[in-house]
Amino acid sequence: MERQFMVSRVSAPTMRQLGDVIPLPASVRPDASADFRITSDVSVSAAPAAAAVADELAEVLRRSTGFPVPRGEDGAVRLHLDDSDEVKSPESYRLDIAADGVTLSAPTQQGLFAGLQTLRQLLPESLAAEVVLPGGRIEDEPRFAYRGTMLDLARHFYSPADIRSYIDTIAQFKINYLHLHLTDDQGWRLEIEGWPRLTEVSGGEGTGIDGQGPGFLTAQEYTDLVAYGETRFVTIVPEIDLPGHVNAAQVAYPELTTDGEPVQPRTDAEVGYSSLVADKEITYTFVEDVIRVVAALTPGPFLHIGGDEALSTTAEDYRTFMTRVLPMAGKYGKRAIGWHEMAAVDLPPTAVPQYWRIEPADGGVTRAAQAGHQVIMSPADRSYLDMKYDDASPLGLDWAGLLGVERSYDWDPADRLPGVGEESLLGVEAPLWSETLRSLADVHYMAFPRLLAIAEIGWTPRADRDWTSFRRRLAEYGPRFEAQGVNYHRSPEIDWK
Ligand code: TNX
Repeated sequence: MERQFMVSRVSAPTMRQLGDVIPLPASVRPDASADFRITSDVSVSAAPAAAAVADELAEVLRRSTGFPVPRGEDGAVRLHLDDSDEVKSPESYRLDIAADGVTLSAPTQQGLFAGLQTLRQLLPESLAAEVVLPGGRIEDEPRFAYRGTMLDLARHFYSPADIRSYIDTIAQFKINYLHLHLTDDQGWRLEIEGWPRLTEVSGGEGTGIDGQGPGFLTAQEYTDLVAYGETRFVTIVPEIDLPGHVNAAQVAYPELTTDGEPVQPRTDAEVGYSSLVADKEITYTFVEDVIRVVAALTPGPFLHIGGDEALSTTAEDYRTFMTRVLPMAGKYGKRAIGWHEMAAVDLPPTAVPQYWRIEPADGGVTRAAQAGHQVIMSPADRSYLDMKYDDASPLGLDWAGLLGVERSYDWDPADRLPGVGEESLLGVEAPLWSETLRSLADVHYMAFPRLLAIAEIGWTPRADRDWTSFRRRLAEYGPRFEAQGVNYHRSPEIDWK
């Protein structure tokens, strides 16, 4: 549908189709007779419990229309909290667009927030001459409860301001968990009460890859970030990587090494050379202190204990260590997540293995799923945002192969491992490791647009997913990313607007 307007001040108006949203909603019923033309007297009404989402919606409307958009009684845009239907997902919502106005209803504020993200995508991202919303009804809820991404703060530190900005961007695509990889061989990025040298030494100058740095989150900064995430319904999952990937901890506290001798700081990208010592008591004093402190700072349900690539820990020591450490998460009120290597041991019932392998071998995850464990799917060849897009990618690694946009979209987490189907999946996560990254702009370049593919895999009913449709819808996000200052990769796979 082409329309001509003679306006130079602002972008030419184009009305979007009701389903032109990422992730694609579960049910979209357009009604061409019910388009809503937004006029200068538009206001937003909402019950007090929905005030935060209502304020944000008013701001989004102001940005695209330039109208004052006050809050008022009986506005043309209405928010309803309706918790009468208890079977609905807390993230579900219904969006009705009719000729006389818009109604967004949901059982929770979280659902209203999800609906707001949909509505925002149906509006122009910046000031437009005339704004018309496409008529009809969207009824929506997520396929999986966990739709995550991970940021590696250990190899390169990102400031709280960068992380907040990243939360704002990912929340638009209904990503609801941000996993922070806080510790590794190079650096330790979260202040731990009682163990000050972790951050004084290993959060200091020169502790990033190739000697970048410094950086760490104070306990207060972390708390503030968690609270910020809550306002965007993004839950922080902190990771303390154990028993491997611990050189930074051992640099700070040599008593954590086998012989108690100091070790050298490392800022190269090797993995698998460091390990906590399974038969030293100080190991468990340290780990329990850290888990207790991190659990106390984290209101969310999960604590990630790492467990990956412990290549210099014997299988027996790994088992001894994990068997003792995994229950500590539960002791301090958290569900443990761990990279799938941890599935080699008998897990506490609520523990969640996160599968990252590229080969079909399952690392014990099938057995864990059959024992009733929920699993997070993050296969590196499909979901690792640190893989290069193609041979020309200036950033990224390629050990799991090249990962173009179609390849990151065209797979399904329920097909990945036999015996780990839909009902075994807590959800999907796209990790982003930082070895080759130096800034938030680099993070954007790797995450966008591929994170949108993972977001759609996590949210949209499987049967409704389709690459041709996704590719067409994604093309619209070029100008939207530009308007938001998001440094996305203009992949040649997409006919970007
Ligand atoms: C493997 S996969 C790692 C990380 C690296 C990453 C680089 C996994 C759980 N661990 O230590 O940063 O590869 O892609």
